[in-house]
Amino acid sequence: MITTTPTTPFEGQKPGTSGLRKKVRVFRQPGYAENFIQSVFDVAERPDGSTLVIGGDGRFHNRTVIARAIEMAAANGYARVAVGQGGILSTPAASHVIRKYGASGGLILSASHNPGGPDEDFGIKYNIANGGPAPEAVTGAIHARTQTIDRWLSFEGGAEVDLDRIGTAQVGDTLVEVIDPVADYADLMEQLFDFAAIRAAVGSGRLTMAFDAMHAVTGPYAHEILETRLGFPAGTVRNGVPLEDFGGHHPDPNLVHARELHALMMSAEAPTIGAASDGDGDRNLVIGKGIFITPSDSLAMLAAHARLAPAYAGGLKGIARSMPTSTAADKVADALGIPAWETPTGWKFFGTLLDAGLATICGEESAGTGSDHVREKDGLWAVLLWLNILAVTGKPVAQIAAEHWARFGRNYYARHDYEAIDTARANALMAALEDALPALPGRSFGPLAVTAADQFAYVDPIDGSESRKQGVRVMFACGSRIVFRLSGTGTEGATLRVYLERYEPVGGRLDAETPAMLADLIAAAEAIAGIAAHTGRTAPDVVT
Ligand code: VG1
Ligand code: CO
Repeated sequence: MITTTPTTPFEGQKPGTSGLRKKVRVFRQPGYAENFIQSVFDVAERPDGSTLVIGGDGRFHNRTVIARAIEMAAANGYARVAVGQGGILSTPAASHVIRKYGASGGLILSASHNPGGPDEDFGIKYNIANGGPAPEAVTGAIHARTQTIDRWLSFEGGAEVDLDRIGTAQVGDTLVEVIDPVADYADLMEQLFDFAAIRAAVGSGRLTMAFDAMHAVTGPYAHEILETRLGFPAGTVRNGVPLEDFGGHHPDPNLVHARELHALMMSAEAPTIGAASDGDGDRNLVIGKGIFITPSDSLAMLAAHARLAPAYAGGLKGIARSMPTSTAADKVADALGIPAWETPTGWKFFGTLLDAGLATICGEESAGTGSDHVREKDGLWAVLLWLNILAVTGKPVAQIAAEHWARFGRNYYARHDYEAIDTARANALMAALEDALPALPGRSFGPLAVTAADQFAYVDPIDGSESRKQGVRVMFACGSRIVFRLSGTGTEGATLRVYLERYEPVGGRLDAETPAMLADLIAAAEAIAGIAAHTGRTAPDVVT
């Protein structure tokens, strides 16, 4: 029976960079998740007979919301719901399942790299029929709907679906299918990459690896793909059992939160490659023996070698990167004679380029890389492309990097995050920065002369949609750049991100230490934005 529950709007249900993210205690308020999900169903394009995909990263509160989402989908007239066994689907796997099943969309329950548990974070994201995150027009409509919503619909019985058993169940007129969360995705990876070459390199002992799943969603995917299908020995996948609280850690694959992996990779016992993935499996960290590869460099190096993988043997159509991502990938695009696209932060901006066949590979400085095989960034995909390249070339990661920089020059790069700052102070900093922009060109900070300064605005080349205020950019005569923006994924106060980039051309200092190379830029960032004065912080919380 369909039940109509009256409700009133909650403030602040505005999706950020990647869905609605709040503390679990916020999501636990009666009607909170229901209001948001009903708003999605009220505005989403979903013709009669539509399928909805549901899956999450296994964090605390996942199952509760999934049970309710199934009841609500049934009451809202979906013909079919496909849900990952145990409520699990990594974000890239969900994207693939949406596409493969011809679904009209999907709900992904995750707060990605944010910590999980009763006192930590939860999130809901809606993806559209192309498998990608809803674009701003859709998230805007969802938000508008959350402000007027007055009822939500549910069909009693969703909670009786056994999420742990693969099979089908009927909830009202809706067929609920509990599907294997790994199989479809693993099969797709096997089509894209040269598994035979990787298996041979692994079997001969030439290619070794350590993969840290961070007790997050990629554990089962990595076990199946890396150990079972590619033959890496048992134990290659560490922290491979998904936990509701990720073992108390941040499932954020960076040098701070994947410290142990980094220490291993810098030691004498290091395998050929070390990798990690985040809460929902869409990010990747890649560390070669003795060398960390920045995500921006990884994007460029993967693009430069992509032809070695069967799926990309015919070449790339274009490379897209988010604005704060270093310009290393642009140089590869240039050399390949293909377009380089620059979009605002967030994977949703790559969707139209991928759908139109204008880009094949995309990436963000925040450890996201992916291709047109799905419409999300894809952590294991990036790791597999690296493995494919290492297996076919037989070169160590350090050599691939050295050769890349010798050919294209090197973009020294770092991101400084100031977390949980008072929101009013963060907004004041950005407002002051914006006011200062017109007067910046012509000024110098130490050896750095400003040539241009603006707020990044983007017009989507396919659908013409405009996105303003996507980050403040300060450009210098030497080609260096600083970008300032506020995070759209945090759940506590505001997070200021400062992105620092310095280019060294071919023949320049290509093997220096990053902090030394960026010291002038770090000082300039402080002088330009007054970070200490505004926030009271004298050093970033996280440097990646
Ligand atoms: C961050 C990253 C951005 C990424 C987004 C979602 O956003 O900077 O590049 O797309 O997280 O990633 P923000 O607004 O906090 O800077 V995930 O893996 O958390 O879904
Ligand atoms: Co993620």
